[in-house]
Amino acid sequence: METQSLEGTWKLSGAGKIGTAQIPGDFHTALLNAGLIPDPYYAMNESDVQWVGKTDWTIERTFEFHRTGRKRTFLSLSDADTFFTIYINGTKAGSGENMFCRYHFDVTELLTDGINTIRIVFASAENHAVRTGEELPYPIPYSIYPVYSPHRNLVRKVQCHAGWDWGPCLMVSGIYGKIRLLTTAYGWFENVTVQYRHKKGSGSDDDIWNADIQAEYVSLCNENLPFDFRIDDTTRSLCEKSATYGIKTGQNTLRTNLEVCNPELWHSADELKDCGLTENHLYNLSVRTTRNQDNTDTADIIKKIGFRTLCVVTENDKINADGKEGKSMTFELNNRPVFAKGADWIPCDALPSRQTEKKYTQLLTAAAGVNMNMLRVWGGGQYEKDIFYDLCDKLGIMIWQDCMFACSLYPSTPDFLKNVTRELDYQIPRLQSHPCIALWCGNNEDIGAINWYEESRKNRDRYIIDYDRLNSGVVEKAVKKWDPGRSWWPSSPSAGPDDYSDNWHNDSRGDMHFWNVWHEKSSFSAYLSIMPRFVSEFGYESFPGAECITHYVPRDEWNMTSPVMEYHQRSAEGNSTILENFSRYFRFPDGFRNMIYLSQVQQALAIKTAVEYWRTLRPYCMGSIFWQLNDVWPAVSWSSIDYTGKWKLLQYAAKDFYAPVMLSLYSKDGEYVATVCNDTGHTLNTDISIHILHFDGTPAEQPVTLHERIQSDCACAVWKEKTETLKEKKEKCFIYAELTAASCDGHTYTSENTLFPALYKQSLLEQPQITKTVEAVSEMAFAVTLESVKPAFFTTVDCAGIQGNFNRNLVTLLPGRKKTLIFTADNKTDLLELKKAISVISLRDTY
Ligand code: BMA
Repeated sequence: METQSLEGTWKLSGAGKIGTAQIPGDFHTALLNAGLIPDPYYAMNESDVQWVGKTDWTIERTFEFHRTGRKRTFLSLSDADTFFTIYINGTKAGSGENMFCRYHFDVTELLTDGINTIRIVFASAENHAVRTGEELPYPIPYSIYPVYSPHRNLVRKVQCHAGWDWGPCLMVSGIYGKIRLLTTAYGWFENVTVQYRHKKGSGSDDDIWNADIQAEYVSLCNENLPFDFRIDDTTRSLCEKSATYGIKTGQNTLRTNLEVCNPELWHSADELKDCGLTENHLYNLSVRTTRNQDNTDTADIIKKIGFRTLCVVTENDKINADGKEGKSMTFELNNRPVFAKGADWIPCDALPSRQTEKKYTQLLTAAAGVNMNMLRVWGGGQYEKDIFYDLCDKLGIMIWQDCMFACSLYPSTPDFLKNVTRELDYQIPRLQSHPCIALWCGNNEDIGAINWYEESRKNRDRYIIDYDRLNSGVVEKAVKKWDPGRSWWPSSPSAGPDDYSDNWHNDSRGDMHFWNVWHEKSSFSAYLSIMPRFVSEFGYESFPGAECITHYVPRDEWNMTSPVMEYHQRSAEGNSTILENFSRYFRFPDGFRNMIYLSQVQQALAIKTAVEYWRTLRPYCMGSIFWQLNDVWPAVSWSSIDYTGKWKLLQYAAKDFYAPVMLSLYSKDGEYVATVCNDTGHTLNTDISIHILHFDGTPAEQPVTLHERIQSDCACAVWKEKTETLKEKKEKCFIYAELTAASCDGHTYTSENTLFPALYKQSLLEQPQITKTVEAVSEMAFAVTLESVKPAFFTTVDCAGIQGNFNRNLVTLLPGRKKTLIFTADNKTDLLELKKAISVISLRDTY
């Protein structure tokens, strides 16, 4: 197989404008680079560039091509967004209407020897959706956001391109994947999938893995062809097999089985850390044709694989206090139940050209770095790029993979279903071999959406049939066809397979999305009012860091209610919810920067409150995935990392509340409770101390010290105290708890926590008087040591203008106890420069 890339610079034209576009890439970025549109992320420019999505765009280039013998040439492209028609030397070569498909067009007869021209016309997906919407026999409703493109649910394109409650409406188009010519006389591999059967060897301790391999090979001829199948890890081959297959013209399915003995197992990020490892051991699975007489035309396919069993276990139970029958939801990795800890993932940029390897690496390393072991690829975004799954395989981040349908009803016409089938027949086998994928889920919130619209409430049967035709009839079927060994979950949230109940507000079965605190403005204590099994979404917004705000807000608009600040807030009443909760919990902050800080404290506190309580419910509750890890543009949102890559305080808080051993501290039903949550596989000997302290740091009561033995994989309450027995007035003291733990095989853990008996605004905090010293540890790492005269809460350090992150950065300071935070800059940084940039803030500084 010979490949010729057509990537690079193409001529771009549309709406009377002519420029160039880099392919792979999107046309908004091309126009921006050519100075033909303003930066859509700045101020309110997004509204000025809406015409781009309503325009048909054409790209064109020439290339040299030389015919070789009787071979055939195919034009292959993926991630072509969305409606395109290709012309080679003026003749139509093919067309597509789904950006999630990969296409191969036979262009042999259209190519000439020498210089050729290729032209691709992209018809506006927005116009197409509007036209389709006008022809619908009955309405198919979809959720609408402040800036949006209509009928997004009728086109197979990233749904959030059409705007969302955290993102702009940029109906991008372009080609984001590979575009190339493939020339062969024989054929190529479409994909290869692998299913494992794991058993213990008879009479020995050996771990035997049977890998059932299925390769799809497209052939141009009928022939008997030998194939080599092999699993190796670059240093040694674990298993190889050769076999000859009778191949027919067209698509052929080749099946074989390889047996592997004692491979290193694939682990989740937390297990890796516990073993002192940073990366998983992956193996290569390769299949190649061995055409001895003509070695120049071999075809092959190679995938990285990992050995593990991973599935979701659901069991009916009746644990619920109110007698409701419950259904558990527990991921089991290598037969061990795992508490899933993570966040929801949305595309890493609204402009596909900016979805760079660097960004994926930074975000995924940040996820694993704060003890996350799972991310949910949300259904309104995209089946992610290969690099995303490659990194998750390596880092041990388990993936909850939604299929790309969200917050809408969808058509079930034969054409639409055929289009979706085609997309899944490409996407599922593409991703199937990744060990990180834990579960396939049908969609995001589409069962719930049946209740959102008047039309579907009135005509429920019609829309349920549509839903079922798509979700069970097509999506589930495709998952079972290509990946029968993996868990299937019909929708998020849902009560699991074969359960069609509306799980919208059900905390006893399957997964739930818990939005009462944000969307319904309940107090943070509402997180403690439910007993969930698995929460796959819950979120709380904050403002991004000041540097990020500089990216989109002109200086004279640095005010919470300025038009630009409000424009980059897409959640209805979002800013007023943040401000209202300042007054609910805190003393109102002075000035803009304190508001940014306090909004991030508030967000961290909300999510911490939820996770720390839900982890105590283990094994009843087995997962917490907060909404959302990242941003697509600079905005106010639920993200824990802002658009510039800077960690918000929530990201730092996550490192503590997702720590494998965590001492939770909460107040509920008139009691203070301390619980040790141990997600490790070790039994721990713990030393715990609980202090009730005055705000000047002196003890208000004798500390309690405990020595508890805590079993592996469990949560265990170790201390309870009636709130009324507190000797000091609530507003005059706080509870500080700390834990050190050791396993008999030498693993050690620490955790600490702080709880306020009174509301923060009522508590009589003293001025902490924090001092800092900064020392260089290396050219890029710096130790910032903090000390305070009086207790300081939610203390954090900022290095304005210097990109990088801390190992921890949201701490309680107690008098006489220094804390050192390590800052690692992204680039070499001078100590003096860093010292100038550093500032420290704690809660008492905001008023
Ligand atoms: C959810 C998600 C998203 C949305 C988020 C915040 O339920 O599925 O659609 O962005 O809430 O409102």
